[in-house]
Amino acid sequence: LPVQAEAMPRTAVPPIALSAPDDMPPLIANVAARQTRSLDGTWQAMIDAYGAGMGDWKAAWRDRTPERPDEFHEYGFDDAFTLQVPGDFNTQHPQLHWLEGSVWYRKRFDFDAERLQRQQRRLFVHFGAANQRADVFLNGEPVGSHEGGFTPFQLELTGKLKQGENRLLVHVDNRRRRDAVPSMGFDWFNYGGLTRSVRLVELPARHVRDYHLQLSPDDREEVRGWVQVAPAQAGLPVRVELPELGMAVDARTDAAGRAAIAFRAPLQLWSPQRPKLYRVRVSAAGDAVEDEIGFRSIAVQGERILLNGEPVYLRGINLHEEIDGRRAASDDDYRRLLEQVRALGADFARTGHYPFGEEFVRQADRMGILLWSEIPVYQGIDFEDRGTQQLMQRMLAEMIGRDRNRAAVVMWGIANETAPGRARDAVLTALAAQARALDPTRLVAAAFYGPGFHGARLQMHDPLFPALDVIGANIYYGWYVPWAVEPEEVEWIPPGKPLLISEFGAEARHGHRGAADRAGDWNEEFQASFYRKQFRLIRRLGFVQGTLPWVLADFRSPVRMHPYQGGYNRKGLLSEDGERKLAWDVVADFYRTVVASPQ
Ligand code: GCB
Repeated sequence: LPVQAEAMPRTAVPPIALSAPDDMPPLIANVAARQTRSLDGTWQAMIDAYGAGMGDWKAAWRDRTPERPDEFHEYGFDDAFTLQVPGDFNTQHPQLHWLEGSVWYRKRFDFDAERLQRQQRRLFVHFGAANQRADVFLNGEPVGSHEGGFTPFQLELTGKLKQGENRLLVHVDNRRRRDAVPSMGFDWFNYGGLTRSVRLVELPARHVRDYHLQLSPDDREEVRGWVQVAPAQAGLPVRVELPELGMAVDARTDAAGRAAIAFRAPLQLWSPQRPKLYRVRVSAAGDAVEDEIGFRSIAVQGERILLNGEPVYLRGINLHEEIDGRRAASDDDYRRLLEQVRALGADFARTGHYPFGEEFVRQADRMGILLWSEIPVYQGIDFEDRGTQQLMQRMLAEMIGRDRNRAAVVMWGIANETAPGRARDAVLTALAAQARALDPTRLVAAAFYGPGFHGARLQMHDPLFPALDVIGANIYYGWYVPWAVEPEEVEWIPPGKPLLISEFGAEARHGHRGAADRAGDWNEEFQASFYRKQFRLIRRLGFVQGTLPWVLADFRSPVRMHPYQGGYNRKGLLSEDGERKLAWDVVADFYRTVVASPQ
């Protein structure tokens, strides 16, 4: 079997038609369960604030060592300056704190390239995420590039490895750009670097690349999906097993290397109360991979959201992937964040405003916490730019590709607070269609600026609504926007689809106490009374299917410059150190008392 290395297309060129997002090699599903070698730990590093190492002038990517006495290169690595992977670079060295620029990472590893070739196996380097752009080089040769700071990517190293020592070099650039996603302005810290795990993944020449196995949306006793074998070949036998149920299902690939799977099984459905996961084994072409998959259905009916056929009220919370003043990265970081979600009495979380690490989602699967996972299509995106459009499509495909077997994820978010317009409407409508095509088993959502008051009336309109299953309203009445009337007098016209209050919050500095009617005092009493007033409104709105306070914990944001903020968005129910503010109990009480639906 000829082993052909896959090239990862660069994102900036050339523009593609909006309807053809999948010209890239599909992600290797469930990498952690594969034969891997972790490259996490200490990497040599080099700061390149002007990004000079990328071109031919300084050419740091060549990673050369002088060979003659008169030769020198204006770059180099040693063990004195290093970075830990996974982790953001900004918080690892004081001189990197405010860097929005380039950092080079280097890792040397030994590899038996002859064995790989002899056994006709393939090697990939897989990055959990690199913010924002990454250029990867092996032994001084370019391997590929990737853009987008929160989704995984892999590059094939087969045929490029040396026997013995290999040097992997990664240029990571976190400069904000107008045509990037997110764009120039966003309300969180722009943590750069190799923020998630890096692994070498070894696979047989032909292998199970990906699979999608979920409960059928129309039949709660049927599992549907597919298994993708790469490289594609027709007629290959594929098997899916659920040992606990004594089940084994056989199928064959089509010309695209894909085998359709459908079988009936007496499944115990996954739910927050009982997050049942089944061990699933997928095998084909002599390759096999094991996963833990939960089966549940999520659907909408009129204004309601149905989980396993039953209406649910989603007790939610927004959170950022941040802990201890840095980008959260470890399994333990994720566990701590999810335990806080649970302590609040929430069973639903929105990973604002980007996909978190895969292990976060897997822990949510095990703990029974529902997730709304979104791509960072945030205020200020350049929807006209073809490269930006392509980037959004790629991110959506990477987010869905990674997590579409996770029962915890119930909705894909395609945007937050984007302003209607011809290009935006067209692009986001196409993204919604793309999300459905990639995963017909989940809901598609977006969060919008909350409606403005017309007297006592609130009504939302957006040309994007027809493309969505769930609408999110970010309301800041009493903070950014004044209340026009008392909550009891508000007349909110239902949008005719499930509505979530996807954000609401106000700022307070933990430990600062004061008068409940003084917003500009940044005190905890004000924040608590803000929430009480929101709940007076929300309890009256029977069509609201769930609430997501903004936000679980104070998080770093350079746009928060007031002395009381000190570089943090202070809308947390917790301080950045995890201390509870008064508002915590107000939300926790609401979640204890709100029954299925507040109607
Ligand atoms: C929003 C944004 C969120 C901000 C929040 C705020 O509407 O979606 O990213 O952090 O408001 O605190 O202003």
